[in-house]
Amino acid sequence: MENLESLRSELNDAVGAADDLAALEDIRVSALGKKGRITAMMKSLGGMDPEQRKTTGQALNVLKDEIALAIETRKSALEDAELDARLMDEKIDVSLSIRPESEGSIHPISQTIDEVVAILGGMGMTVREGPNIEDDWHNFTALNIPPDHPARQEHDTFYLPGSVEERKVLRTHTSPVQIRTMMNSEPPIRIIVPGRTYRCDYDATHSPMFHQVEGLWIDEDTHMGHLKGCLIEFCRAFFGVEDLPVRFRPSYFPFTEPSAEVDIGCIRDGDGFRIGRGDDWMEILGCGMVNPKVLENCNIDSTKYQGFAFGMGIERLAMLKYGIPDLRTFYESDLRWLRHYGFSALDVPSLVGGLNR
Ligand code: 2U9
Repeated sequence: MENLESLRSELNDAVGAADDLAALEDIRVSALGKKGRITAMMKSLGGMDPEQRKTTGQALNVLKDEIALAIETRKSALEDAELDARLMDEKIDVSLSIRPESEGSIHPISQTIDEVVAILGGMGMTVREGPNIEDDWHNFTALNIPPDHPARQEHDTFYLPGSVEERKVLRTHTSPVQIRTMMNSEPPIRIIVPGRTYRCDYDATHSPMFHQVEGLWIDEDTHMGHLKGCLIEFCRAFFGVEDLPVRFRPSYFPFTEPSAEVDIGCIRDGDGFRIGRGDDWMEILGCGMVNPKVLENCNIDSTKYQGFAFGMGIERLAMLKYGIPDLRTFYESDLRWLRHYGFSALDVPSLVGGLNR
């Protein structure tokens, strides 16, 4: 049997001197492992007389616990030191400017949606999405669009095969998402709905698939002043012109009453234009107070709640803001075009950073 005192001090010294986890594990195995020195001494207790077995056994147990504790304590000190070293080594300087990313870029449609969402999100609206294949009720009837409305005609709208009563339709606007939201939740409702929409149209300014963002705000006492404040602020933030002239022109939509079209001030010279100044106007979006019939169609009490809604074409906004002359180029997947008009993936639109970098 080894001398316990000298073993204790030898092991404690070794534990204290171990400068990595592997060395510490070697010490643990050599002392407490199956063939370790303390384990071997425990095994030899069987050959002792009862009195000696009792005192030596107790002393061995104390030594075993002491060494196990010393190993654990040293282990966590080494782990802490290792973590500190890694943190020092891997620290990042958050004040460094971002590395330019040359591979890939954000399509102007995605960028424009992100910008619209950043502005309206800042006013408390949240994004909702819904199906692209809709039924007649959600796309037309609930929105107070009459059976003989031109939008319902076959040559304006993509219908899926089926009987006239039951056939599905590729949504002609994102409004059915607002209908679904109103059917499934209680006011207040403050939502932005970006997404793809479909109409039978194809020329330099129309595409059979295009993108819209619509908005819906419903609460008690919501009025035309809220609509105007929201949209004037939106136009100024989107085009980055603080005193941008904004005009509301009376219009008609079945789903809003009263309805208006919104124009912004611009100057035209020849084929070109410049937004922000001048004595001419450029149509930018449509809006109105939600028709009470639409609220009632969705089981919302129109004597208690009112709301405003608006809609805009994303491609049109992008063309005006970024000077993209031809709508068809959006969908051609031409990498040269994307390199020219695309945006850095790291340049996420936000009101804090400014939308027009
Ligand atoms: C609900 C109630 C009302 C959405 C609205 C417009 C006016 C509008 C066009 C802009 C250009 C479509 O892309 S575009 O051709 N939209 O003028 N949209 S109000 O009104 C709603 C929507 C949903 C429940």
